[in-house]
Amino acid sequence: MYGSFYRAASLKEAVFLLAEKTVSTKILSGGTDLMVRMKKGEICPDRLLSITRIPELAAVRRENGKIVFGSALTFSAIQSSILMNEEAPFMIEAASQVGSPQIRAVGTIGGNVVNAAPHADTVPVLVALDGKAKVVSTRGEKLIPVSELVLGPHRTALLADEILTEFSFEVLQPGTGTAFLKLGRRSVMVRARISAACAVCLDDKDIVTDVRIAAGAVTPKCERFRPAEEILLGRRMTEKGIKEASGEVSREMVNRGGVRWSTEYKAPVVSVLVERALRIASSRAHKEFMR
Ligand SMILES: Cc1cc2nc3c(=O)[nH]c(=O)nc-3n(C[C@@H](O)[C@@H](O)[C@H](O)COP(=O)(O)OP(=O)(O)OC[C@H]3O[C@@H](n4cnc5c(N)ncnc54)[C@H](O)[C@@H]3O)c2cc1C
Repeated sequence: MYGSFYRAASLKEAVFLLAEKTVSTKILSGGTDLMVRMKKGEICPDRLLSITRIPELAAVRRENGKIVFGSALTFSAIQSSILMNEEAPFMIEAASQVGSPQIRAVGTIGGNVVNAAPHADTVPVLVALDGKAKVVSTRGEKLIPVSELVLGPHRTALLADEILTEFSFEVLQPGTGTAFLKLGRRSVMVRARISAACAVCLDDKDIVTDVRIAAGAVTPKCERFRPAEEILLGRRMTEKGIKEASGEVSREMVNRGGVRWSTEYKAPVVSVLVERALRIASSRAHKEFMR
């Protein structure tokens, strides 16, 4: 299945081992995707490189108006992060709905993004946050927006010798409400057929001062739905506006991905899911405003 196993004690060591050209090395984090693929025989690297003992890859911190968090943070750790609860509660909603408690205990956000499954629950949230990924190799480090890192289903811009070390996002405006909703074939242990991640900031007159809309498993690449956001931005938040913006998401989904066998189902349903997420985020924005 694989030749050798190595557990890196530091980022420097991991980067050095990944740069070795004579052996094919695959990063192992929680293994919830990788081990499944290896068992199926889809990949068999010479060496597995575990990154779960590198302390900085599992930390969350506030830094110069940003929240920065390690790629090896498990879904369970995200669920219990006070900082994440304060600044991006929809990330906690997304993490809480991944798989089962066993999967959440070992599966990581970095693995979720690098595996780049269309149903990956944390990707729409990171995209709505305009999240950036820090990528490190022996050549240096770079910051890539998550919307550009994930190129499409199971494809990323990451090179074989690169490690995704952390994510960051600018703290949302005070008074922002967020919501993540996921729709699947069952109510638990379910991969998203469609998901929606929305953030809404309202002023004291209900005028939308910031809005972000992203959806999972509906377009080849996860990006914010800017034309739909523009329908709401700078205007009073109303039911009519929410419906117009959600309808625009549905139209844009078809424009981006074309008509597929699933379009008949997904086009109306993504509109309803975004509508609900916008409504929840708006009502939470009100509560945030009153705090
Ligand atoms: C039963 C089950 C249910 C699931 N349910 C859901 C669900 O509801 N929602 C959902 O979104 N996902 C779900 N998943 C998938 C989810 O568990 C994974 O996507 C997980 O997040 C991957 O993280 P990991 O740490 O296990 O990654 P691994 O499996 O260790 O790695 C995945 C890939 O990412 C690479 N990688 C990992 N970390 C890094 C890094 N820091 N830098 C560079 N490359 C890296 C690995 O080399 C590998 O190619 C489910 C999986 C299972 C088995």
